[in-house]
Amino acid sequence: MPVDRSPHALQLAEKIRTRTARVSVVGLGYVGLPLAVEFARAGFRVTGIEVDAEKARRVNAADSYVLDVPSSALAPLVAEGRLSATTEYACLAEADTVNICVPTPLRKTKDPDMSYIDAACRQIARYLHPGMLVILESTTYPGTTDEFVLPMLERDQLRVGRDFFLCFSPERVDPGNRQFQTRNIPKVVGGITAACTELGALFYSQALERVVPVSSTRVAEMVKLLENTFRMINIGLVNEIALMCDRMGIDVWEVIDAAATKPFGFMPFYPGPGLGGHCIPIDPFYLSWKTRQAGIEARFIELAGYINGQMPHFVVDKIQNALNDRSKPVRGSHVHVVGVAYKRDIDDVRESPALDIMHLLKRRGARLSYTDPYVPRVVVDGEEMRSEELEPAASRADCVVIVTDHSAVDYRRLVECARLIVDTRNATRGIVSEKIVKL
Ligand code: SAJ
Repeated sequence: MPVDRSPHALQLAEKIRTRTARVSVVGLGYVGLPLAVEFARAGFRVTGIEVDAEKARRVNAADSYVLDVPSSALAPLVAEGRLSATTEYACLAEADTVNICVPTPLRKTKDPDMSYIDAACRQIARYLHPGMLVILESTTYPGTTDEFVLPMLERDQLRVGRDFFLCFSPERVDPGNRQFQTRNIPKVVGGITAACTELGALFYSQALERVVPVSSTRVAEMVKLLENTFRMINIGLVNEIALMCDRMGIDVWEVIDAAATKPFGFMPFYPGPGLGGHCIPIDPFYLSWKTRQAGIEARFIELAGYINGQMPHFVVDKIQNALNDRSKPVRGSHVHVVGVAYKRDIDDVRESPALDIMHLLKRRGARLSYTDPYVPRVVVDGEEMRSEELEPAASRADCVVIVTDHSAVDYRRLVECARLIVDTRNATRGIVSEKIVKL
């Protein structure tokens, strides 16, 4: 079907093609900053809008705080004036495009917290002018863009698809992934109208290797939720398989490695101490919240959420039983935790199961210490703890528990130093020792 292109659409398309469009990105975190860098590298002038003045200052000083963006990548862009940051939204008055890359956490009630998107859209609405392209990237429930964002923007004489353009494009950043980064991760984008989709796809194709246009914002919103719900449920499944194998005395790690030899129809997931991060434990509940409104119970999500949530308790019971087998109560025992980030080789502790495990151990009276080369300090139950040197601490501990299997740790040395090791990640694979108790 031919796309109805208004004069504003044609003018914006020309600005995008000639890379004279003024690009802005709201939220310079692990999603927004790499995105801003890619568009600046492509030749656009990019202004980041960041509520945290310290982050804005650091961007302007080419001093990166995002793992995947080295300061050396910022320096030339900032020096050439292609990339700058501000805490003020007023720059949107001259912007042609704005990407919204703000957090979408869950409230304690597991309801979506839309406050960050709401705050950003209120500001964008103040400066929205004809010819602007607005793209929401924050992970959210299907219907957010058309039901929540659009009414905030469509006012006065401004009509979507004619005067301004609105899309959803899921962020797919995988922090710490060396192989897939913003530039070479295929970018799905769907618009409120065909003209919106066309402009969104044209925009991303200037800076990213592959763009995947879809027919609507709801399809684009659902794509992301399918991706991460798929992951969360399969992790829940393999955690339940681990609980079964534990009860039946079967090595679940051996089972998975053997199953993974199947060249088709199988994808390995691995049991662990629980589900951390700001995507996988959270995104599926955006979907289940929305489906509940539609009268559909997302039972897989709820069940997987329950199982994943039980894993920290299972790990603490493992530790308790392992100490008990050595006639040591948890109360008063020194437990040293190795790895507190939510997954290997990153510094993020959001929703990390390590924090749950440490909380539970403290409640049972254990004396805690930890080592994490990426996380110098962490707060557990209001108490600040600092990462300690591994070998001395492991040698002193009654039990060492490997919660996150950072590559930098020498697990063979760790086994030599420790009296007892509970390994929740199979980090000691290939090492035979009576000291090791596996998930
Ligand atoms: N986990 C397991 N077993 C597994 C895989 C993960 O217990 O087999 C745990 C991890 O330890 C972690 C949590 O689940 O605590 C989430 O791990 P993750 O590997 O899914 O990492 P995330 O949260 O950084 O997920 C991101 C997501 N990226 C985006 O949403 C853009 C996800 O879609 C990616 O698939 C994932 O990275 C990835 O593949 O690394």
